[in-house]
Amino acid sequence: MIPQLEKLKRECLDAIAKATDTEQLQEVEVKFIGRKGELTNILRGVKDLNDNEKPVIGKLSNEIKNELEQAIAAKKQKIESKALNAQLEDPTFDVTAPGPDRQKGHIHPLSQVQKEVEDIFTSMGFMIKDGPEAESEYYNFEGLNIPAWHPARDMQDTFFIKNKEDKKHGRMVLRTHTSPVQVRTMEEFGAPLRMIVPGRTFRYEATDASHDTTFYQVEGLMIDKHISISHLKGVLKQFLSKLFGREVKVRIRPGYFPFVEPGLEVDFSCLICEGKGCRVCKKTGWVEFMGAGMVHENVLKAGGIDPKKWQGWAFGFGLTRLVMMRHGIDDIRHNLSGDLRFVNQF
Ligand code: FA5
Repeated sequence: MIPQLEKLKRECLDAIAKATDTEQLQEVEVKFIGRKGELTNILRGVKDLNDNEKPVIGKLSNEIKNELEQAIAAKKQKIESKALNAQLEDPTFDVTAPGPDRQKGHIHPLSQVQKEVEDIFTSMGFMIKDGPEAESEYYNFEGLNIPAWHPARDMQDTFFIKNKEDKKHGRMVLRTHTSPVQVRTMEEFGAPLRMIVPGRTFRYEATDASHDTTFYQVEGLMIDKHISISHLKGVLKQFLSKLFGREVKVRIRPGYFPFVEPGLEVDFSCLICEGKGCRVCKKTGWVEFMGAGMVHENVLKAGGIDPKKWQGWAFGFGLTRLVMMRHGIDDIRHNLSGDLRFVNQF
């Protein structure tokens, strides 16, 4: 087999030397060392050799393969630089002309709107906080006044993570909302406090046009002295008007969340039909936007804040749904589909 390999090497080096352009060189590569090439065919026979021959032939064939690959790469470079030189010498070739157009990436619509939200809230003195996506049951539920027996746990279908249970913090879950960062931040900074938390949240949902298993929320929290719901309404009106570049009406209804008292649901006037009623606002003229309310005293206590001295409000809205409203996206599942036909529209 050794003479056969040496012959193949000579023939291939000869063909490389004769090749005058990259197409010819590629043909040589395919013929000799390609997947169905001559060298590969010879190598298939190695398994039938006896134990003494196998390592010798195996080593030699690898050496030849490396040598041929290097010779092809060197020739390719030579051909290409020759072509380039010829081009440069051509008097009609314009070296200052722009090169071929490169495809540029861009920021995903969710991240674009998140950045705008962050800018508006920082301009009002809110800090941006982050929290873990794999969260403890304690911060996701108990710290927010939702004990294990509480029926409100059923409101948020949860992905549990298989791990060792911690005595204080319980099992690990994929956070069902951004609210766990409330207690974490109170523990870290105490009062007064103004923060927002944009982040990814997860629910064990049957998906449809407006529900996904992975979506983005923005949490807001303001704790200070003499804080009331009118501050919440003012901050939200300011936020929405800046975001949409026109005045947006806000409507507040009673709602229930164990971590606020009183609890609220906040809607804004539908910007698609200007409040007249359409498919997006389900003919009501209002779009459900967020849960909110005055922070429950048990939550303040869990965060180490004295409810007799401080009050505050909190809200949590769906960033993904806000992006849908902004761009008229009719199915939430497009957002994280990774489909370039979708993202390249923004
Ligand atoms: C909450 O998650 C509360 N943590 C909000 C809150 C914070 C209330 C602070 C009080 C104080 P809710 O489950 O309603 O609430 O979700 C809030 C928003 O997240 C919804 O209005 C909606 O916009 C969005 N959302 C909820 N589930 C989904 C889903 N499966 N897909 C997309 N968006 C969702």
